[in-house]
Amino acid sequence: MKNYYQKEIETAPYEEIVKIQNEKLKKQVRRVYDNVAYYRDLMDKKGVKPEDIQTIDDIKKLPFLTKDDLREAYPYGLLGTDLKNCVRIQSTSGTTGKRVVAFYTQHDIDLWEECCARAIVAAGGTNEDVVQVCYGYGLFTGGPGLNGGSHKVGCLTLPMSSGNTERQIQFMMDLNATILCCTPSYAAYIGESLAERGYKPEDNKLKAGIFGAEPWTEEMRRSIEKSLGIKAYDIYGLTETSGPGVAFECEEQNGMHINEDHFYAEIIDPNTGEVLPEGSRGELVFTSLDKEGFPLLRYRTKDICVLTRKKCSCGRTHIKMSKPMGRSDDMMIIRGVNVFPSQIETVLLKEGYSPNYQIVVDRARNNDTFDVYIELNPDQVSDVVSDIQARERSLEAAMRSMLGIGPKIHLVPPKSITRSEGKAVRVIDKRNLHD
Ligand code: DLL
Repeated sequence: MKNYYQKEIETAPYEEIVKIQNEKLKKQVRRVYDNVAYYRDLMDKKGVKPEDIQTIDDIKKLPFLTKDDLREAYPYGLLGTDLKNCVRIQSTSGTTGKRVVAFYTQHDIDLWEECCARAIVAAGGTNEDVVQVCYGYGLFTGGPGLNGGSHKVGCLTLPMSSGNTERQIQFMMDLNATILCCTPSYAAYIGESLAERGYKPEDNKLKAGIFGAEPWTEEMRRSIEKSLGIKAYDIYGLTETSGPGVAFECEEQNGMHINEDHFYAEIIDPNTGEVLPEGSRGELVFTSLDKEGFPLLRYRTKDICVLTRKKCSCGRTHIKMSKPMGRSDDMMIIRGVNVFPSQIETVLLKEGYSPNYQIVVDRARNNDTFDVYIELNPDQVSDVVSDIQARERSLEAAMRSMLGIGPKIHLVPPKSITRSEGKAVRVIDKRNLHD
């Protein structure tokens, strides 16, 4: 039996979805033009009037918004309704640059929580489940979003927030948590901590995990699934559009369905802004079709991914996005070579190392230095220096073959890299190439 939270819309035929998008977009553009002077100016400059937008295809005529616009309009310049209609703010976790403040009406919160509820049900959640939410609560959207979604499904919700791993484990075991929600790096850490305390994967009652907010690889998924004895589902979102639940994985574990009755997705060439056909790799752009408080049109996420509308065995019809393959702005260029942290992680896991690593990039005498610190697994520790050196050489060769550039590898003792309770700090770039 397949489960959906809102079956009718989640499995609606494509034509039905387009009809909804056409109607919502027309209304939304009118609302934004009338209420948001900042965007009205951008439309006027481009010579576009609300009447020019009749169908979803007309979206191409609208101007883009970027994080720079959000900074410029901070804090109220992109508000889509009277402040008195708003009930909450959330703010970015500061992945890049200055904070962004997003406003929500009660309607916005309801639709956001419904999106998270869809994700929980897609991961097998019902009102019999115990959902342990260890995303951060507060300004970060992870905790509040999944918390609200869990309530909507009727699950018993453990609002743990991040950190205090000892307490996480105690509640998980004593209250029989069945679904874990946190960042993949924290899930890996919890798995590690359980093993250290002598628990086997079958000792916990977890069946699924809903992990997102940072890039993670297939290899990392398998390793988390093994250590916790669960099925691990990806979830995507960003503060600017609401938070987690913009897109979520189903049982196929092969791309995330975008809730496209609320968020219209486009892929563009990040250099030219040209809209690319389905299946192309490019920058993801989102339009909120019915948000009231912070109704962003054509917001450039900087996330690089691919969209596909191939039929999905889960029965959901909404378009799928691939895992973000990096960001058009976090890609490092080291000695002229493009490097994504996820490539390094892929090599580490393939070669049997832990996903606990840190990349340090610096510049000495106009030359980039590129160091990767990697924790040894306990069974890899050795007193024989030449053994460790041989491992470092072999890892360097594997990295060179993946990246086209060889970092200096430093194998460090287990547990020596600071653990994250939220988003892992993977890259320390000391070159100050930006801002
Ligand atoms: O990270 C919202 C979220 C919370 C998503 C909990 C999933 C779970 P921000 O802090 O605004 O919002 O960061 C958004 O994080 O543009 C991506 O670059 C990255 N990101 C989010 N989810 C994923 C994911 C939350 N599943 C930025 N895989 C986005 C890779 C992700 N990157």
